Amino acid sequence: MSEAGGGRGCGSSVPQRAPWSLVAATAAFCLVSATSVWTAGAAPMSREERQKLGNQVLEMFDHAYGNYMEHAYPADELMPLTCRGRVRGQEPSRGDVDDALGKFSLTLIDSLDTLVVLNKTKEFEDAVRKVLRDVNLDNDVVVSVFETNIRVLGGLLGGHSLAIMLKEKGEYMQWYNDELLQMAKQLGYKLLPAFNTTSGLPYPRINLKFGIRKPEARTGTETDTCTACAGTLILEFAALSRFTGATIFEEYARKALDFLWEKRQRSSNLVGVTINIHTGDWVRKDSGVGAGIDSYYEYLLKAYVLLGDDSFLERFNTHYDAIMRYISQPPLLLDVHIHKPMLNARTWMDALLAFFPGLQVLKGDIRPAIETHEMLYQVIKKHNFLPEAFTTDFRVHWAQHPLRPEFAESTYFLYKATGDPYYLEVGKTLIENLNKYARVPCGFAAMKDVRTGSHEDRMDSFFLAEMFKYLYLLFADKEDIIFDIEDYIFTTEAHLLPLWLSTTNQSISKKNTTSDYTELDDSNFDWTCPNTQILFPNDPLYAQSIREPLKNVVDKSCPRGIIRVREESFRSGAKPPLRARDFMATNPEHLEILKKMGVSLIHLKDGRVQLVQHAIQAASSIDAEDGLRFMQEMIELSSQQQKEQQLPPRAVQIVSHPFFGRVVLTAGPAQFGLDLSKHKETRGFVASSKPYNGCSELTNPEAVMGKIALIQRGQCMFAEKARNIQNAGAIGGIVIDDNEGSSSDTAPLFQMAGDGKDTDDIKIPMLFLFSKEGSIILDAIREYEEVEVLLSDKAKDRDPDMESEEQPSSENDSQDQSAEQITPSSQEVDLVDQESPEESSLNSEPESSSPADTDNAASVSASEQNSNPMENHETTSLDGECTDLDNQLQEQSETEEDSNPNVSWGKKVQPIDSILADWNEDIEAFEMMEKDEL
Ligand code: DMJ
Repeated sequence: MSEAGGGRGCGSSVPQRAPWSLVAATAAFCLVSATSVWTAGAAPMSREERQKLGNQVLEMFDHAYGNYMEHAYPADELMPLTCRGRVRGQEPSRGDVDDALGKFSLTLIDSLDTLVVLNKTKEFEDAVRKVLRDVNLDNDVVVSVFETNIRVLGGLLGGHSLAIMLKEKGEYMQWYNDELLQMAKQLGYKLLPAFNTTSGLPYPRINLKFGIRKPEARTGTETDTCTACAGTLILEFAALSRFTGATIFEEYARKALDFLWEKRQRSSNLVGVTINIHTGDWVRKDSGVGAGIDSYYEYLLKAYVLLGDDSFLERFNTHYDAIMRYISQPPLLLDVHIHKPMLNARTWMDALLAFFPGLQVLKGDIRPAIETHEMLYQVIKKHNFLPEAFTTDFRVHWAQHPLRPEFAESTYFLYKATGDPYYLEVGKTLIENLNKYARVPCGFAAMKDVRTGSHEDRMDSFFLAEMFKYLYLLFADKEDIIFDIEDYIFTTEAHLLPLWLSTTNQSISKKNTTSDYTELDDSNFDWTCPNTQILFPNDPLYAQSIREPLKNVVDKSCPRGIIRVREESFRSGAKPPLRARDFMATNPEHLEILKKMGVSLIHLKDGRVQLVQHAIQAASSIDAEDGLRFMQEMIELSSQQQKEQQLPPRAVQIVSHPFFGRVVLTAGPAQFGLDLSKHKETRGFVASSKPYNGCSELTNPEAVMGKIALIQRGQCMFAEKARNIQNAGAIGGIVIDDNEGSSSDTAPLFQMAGDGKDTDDIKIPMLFLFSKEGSIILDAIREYEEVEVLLSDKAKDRDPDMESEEQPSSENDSQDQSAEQITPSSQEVDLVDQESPEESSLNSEPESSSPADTDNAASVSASEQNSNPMENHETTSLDGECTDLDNQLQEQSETEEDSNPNVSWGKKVQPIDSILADWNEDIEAFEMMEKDEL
């Protein structure tokens, strides 16, 4: 960093300092100075209460860490429901998630510096000894380079950083001789072969023992990696280089970053989600700040803070500007296409983006940070946790929640920036929800489904590395921490690296960088680390005033209108003359409008109707555009309708001693029997039926009478089992999968269907459990004999009083039946491959068989039996308030058009081929969205 850099960033009032101290000082200024000016707003929290909450965090950490050490160590992770260690290869594979597990006691390493932050120095000393004694980094396991870097390399470096700090203080770690650093170096060298590509971008996976590409390595054939995977190495690798003097690590990480920077989409300055590591082509061209990209941006800014290298700040600011221009749609952050950044690529957001407000605080852009954080908090208040993905109208898109720390992280940084006690209350809610819904007797369990409150047998190491650190720091005063946290920077896994590294072995920093930055343009940095006196001009209610208009954004919003404004095809706010939700296949007027728009209706043999659009058959280009909008609406509505037709999962909650409702298992519903979503839950003790398959009259009716019968899957229809246990007097039934080892962690949940006959006679509730979840109940019976469970659609609040609750009555009901044996509950819209860029189609069949499906055609199937496909569809029937919003947005959009000659789509007609190109990109994005995994 040049001397001139001293005047940049937070102001020129800090001249003549060493670059690193300026960085540290400015970062600290941005983060802490506002706390002292706070005088009003949300009621302040007393020191006593903050201490109480801090102690609660300590107790929770002990529960998580203690159970890991007692029941799982030296395994990588704790399985908190079955109370054992997760050893890779011994459990059914969960796919990519398992690539974090390298048989290197992941949770212990990831927890090292948390122990010091939480003032558990003795335990830290003990943990370091265990790492040195037990951990082997040379296992024949294929691991993710990204995860190994942020969790293990980062964990070892964070541990080393605090070990030397403690040693210097003179009380603890006096025996320490850089052993963790030596391990980190060993691991660093193991990761280096991953960078052996022409681009310098690393392979996504590496075999710890055999490296890459050798046959025994079982990896090295991959072509793609995610942007975050390639762009989240610089902090750990540079720290390793600077700690050890071995420059190669920092050089490799810089080279990968340089390559990504060169490949950014030049007109939008955005990057895609995945990139080909050999050619550098973008494989996925959607761009957001969440999954797949998140920490790439984070590391650019933090690399500037840690290393004091202006080029990183310049890159970050260029990307940030693009993010704020295209992706930020306050309070939402929505993925867009890198080539067409005004076009949204998704209609949902993922939970990983919750880190972004925290990064915005570090950047100094507080307003949008407050807005997005508030929106996220409202989603959390609705579902207790942030679901892995949620739609722009705040419905759950992916219901899982693996106890991610990003929201706590942003809450901490916002509190540091604003001093607003509101954020302490937010933290308190997070603590309460964790204890109430995720705490189980043997640790904390991830949420399988935030809607039902069911658990997954999983406690990821990042929960200990990050969650407890941020929560503890949120409530801690300076004197509660045994070192100065402002001297360190948090990696993406919240590991601590000392800021003094910026002046150590600095000479390597400029080697091998392809970009040449001589002069910084200060005008880009108007919003970098602004003076908080300006941010909060004599107004302690600043943050509150930003949150206020968003107060009911989740409950009372119609954000679909917001999105529409962003979509190019809807820029003018124009709507098709016939809205998809109003369409009735039997209405001759509607058919006439369709015809004008070039949309024809084909009656399929199976009773459905198919809509096909031929733009060239439309009465005019305007009608053709209307037709495209109509078809687009129809696709969205059909997809939503299919999702809503699925029966959501149910919950089996173990309520007897010692579980007291703390263990909740995800269960599949039945298409017959008592519908638990409409009626009170059913509670009772469980008993195994004889015969266990329940396929004939029970021989032990006295044992199951008045109880919930356990039956094994197989050998007869589900409905037959239900009748047999009902006849024996059971009040409910749980079918347990006979497929040993099956689990809802690895297999999609399904609904138990009827037997094709009338099932109205079945009055009791029936639920399905995979074998692993079922064995949790069977094990409990073996251990405690009397096991009581609650069958419901959503777990009840758990507390020790559950013991004394009265057994609710089991009202009976019946439900429509289906002739199918098993119905997958995760049906998705099947999209047909586009054969040419001019053609797009949507059909509920795997392949389009329509003879009319030719060039320039788009088709969608809708059920004829329900000629208005969207009847009763809540999200598409806008109420008055929403219509107003739509109008407002339309007006706003029109005003924008008036003032901006480039945004005149509503007046000049967009060429039809460009509309079709947009349309195809939408379909592509839609397909991606359906396949996407975080
Ligand atoms: C952590 O491992 C890191 O924060 C990473 O950057 C992405 N998110 C997980 C936790 O959610």
